[in-house]
Amino acid sequence: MEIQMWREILDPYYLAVDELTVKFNHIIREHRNFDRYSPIEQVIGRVKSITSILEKVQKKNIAMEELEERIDDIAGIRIICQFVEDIDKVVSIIRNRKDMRIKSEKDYITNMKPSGYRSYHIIIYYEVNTINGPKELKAELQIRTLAMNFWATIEHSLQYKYKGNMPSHIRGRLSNASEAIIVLDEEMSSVRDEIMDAQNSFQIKDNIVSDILNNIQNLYKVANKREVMKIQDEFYRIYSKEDLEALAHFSKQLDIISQGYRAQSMIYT
Ligand code: 0O2
Repeated sequence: MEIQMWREILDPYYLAVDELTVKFNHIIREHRNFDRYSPIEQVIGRVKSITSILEKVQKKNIAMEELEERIDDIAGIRIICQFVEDIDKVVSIIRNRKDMRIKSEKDYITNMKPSGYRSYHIIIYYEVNTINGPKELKAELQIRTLAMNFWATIEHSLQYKYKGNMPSHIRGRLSNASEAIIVLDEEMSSVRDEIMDAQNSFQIKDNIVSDILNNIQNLYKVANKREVMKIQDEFYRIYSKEDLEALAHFSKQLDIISQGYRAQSMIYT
């Protein structure tokens, strides 16, 4: 196939990967902006390389003209979660979306593959708009924990290295590692509430501090410099006490002061 043909085929998939990556990253941002724990930790997108497509075409005896119909993962999005429990949440977020339609689902977490591979797969139909008009294509979403992803990444590299002839002692080691990953995920789930609490308070503190800094920056434009310096010193004093409640209280007071200045400036203009 000519290079230009590949470009025509793959271009819409690049667009889909870009859009989907932005959308899933936005889910993380929305949760964090509202001081809520995000079930998604990280999003990685890729378009399958031409070499991998050709390998699949050969392996599955696919004719070039049925390539898009028979290969579901030309566009792939990996959604990484911290805890196994988060995977169900992500799946239900995807099922409720109006901009993607589910074609099929595979639960390799309940039904682990013989290799030890665990992940939740969803194939979606997704519409992109190109200069030639709208095009509905398929994308594969792989949802898994950080630990599952660690295992799958290592195993994938070894699969590539040994090309289907992995020595049995390495296969055995990977199988042991896969069991260890199950135990690790279970252990992390047992301290999930503790970890979530710690991360939530960090996020809340981060949001409060950024509100305060925004307010102080705006005050520099409208208020007396000495007064703003005093506010700034007070912020440093409260911040160093590591007291979240005091910081939240200070932020509210600063909001009131800022609103006062905004009202004043509206009267004058
Ligand atoms: P790559 O290089 O990651 O793209 P399909 O092969 O997709 O037509 P299948 O086999 O029914 O059909 O799909 P399945 O089992 O859902 O696997 C799709 C993808 O899941 C694979 O894509 C891998 O990315 C991943 N996967 C599945 N099984 C394993 C495994 O045992 N180990 C690892 N590390 N990953 C796995 P590709 O195209 O095979 O590979």
